[in-house]
Amino acid sequence: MIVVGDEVRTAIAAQEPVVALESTIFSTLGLPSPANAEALHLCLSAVRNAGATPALTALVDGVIWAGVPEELYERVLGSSVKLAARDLAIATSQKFSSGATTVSASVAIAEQVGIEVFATGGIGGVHRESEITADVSADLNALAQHPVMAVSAGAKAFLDLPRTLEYLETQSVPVIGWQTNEFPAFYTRTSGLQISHRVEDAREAAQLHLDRRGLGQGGTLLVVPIPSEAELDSFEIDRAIEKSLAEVQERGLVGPQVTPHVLAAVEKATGGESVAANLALAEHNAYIAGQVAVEIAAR
Ligand code: PSU
Ligand code: MN
Repeated sequence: MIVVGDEVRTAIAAQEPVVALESTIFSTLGLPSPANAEALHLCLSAVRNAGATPALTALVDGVIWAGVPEELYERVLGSSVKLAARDLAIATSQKFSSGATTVSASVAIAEQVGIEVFATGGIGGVHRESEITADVSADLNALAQHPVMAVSAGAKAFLDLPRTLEYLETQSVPVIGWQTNEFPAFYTRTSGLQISHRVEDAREAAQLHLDRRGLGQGGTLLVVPIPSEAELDSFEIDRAIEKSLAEVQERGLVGPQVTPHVLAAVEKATGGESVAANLALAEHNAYIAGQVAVEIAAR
């Protein structure tokens, strides 16, 4: 069962702008404490500053929330259980104590309760060496399936970005640059990979979303480069990523363990710089998502 928080329910009923947020990024799996709590508050405020209502998704005591109430934030921040879309019914039927939602779970919840815009840091994607591991994030199919506009700083840089773009094309998910012609690489603004379509503002993004909805089609990925002042050095970040991926292999980590481990290892290798970058891009995405939600609600 999904419980919609009071404020979010009122906003949806009044057709006011709402932005869904995932919670893995705010859990122990996404960012180290206390940066996780800081990120949560920055993202919630950013959505509000844009004029929309934030709807944090997560599971607490067997209940899925769209709009977790403030008194339960600690439970989300402390969760170490990752819930992708396929895990939601397991977590409710078996009454998990807590669970952090990934992008796939979050957009599934968003559609179910009538939220059309979603913000995250970076989506999951096709992992490097996926030809061996077959590791492709469920996020990509979920974006195709649920008619939600997802705002992200591209896909995480340790993924295979060209294959991620190919997969999104196969799944019919439009990838739209926010004032850019390039697919951003999460910690850096550029990847060298061209994307064919861009929008200049929230109004254009909203129109695109509404037109897709009118065609009965699925979600759209709006990719927003990390703000310049927070961008990391691409050479350094590449080195940190190489090192972290080697560690993942050595330890034989697979499946959902991979992403949290790489995020933590990159943090160590960059002396915490990656965390500051992650915070900045997540907050920025939440703000842009808020603007898009406002434009959609205005139609
Ligand atoms: N973006 C971040 N931090 C994160 C994630 C994304 O800045 O922790 C999470 C998201 O919840 C995303 C998940 O859905 O990682 C992808 O995991 P996987 O690669 O196992 O599908
Ligand atoms: Mn995976």
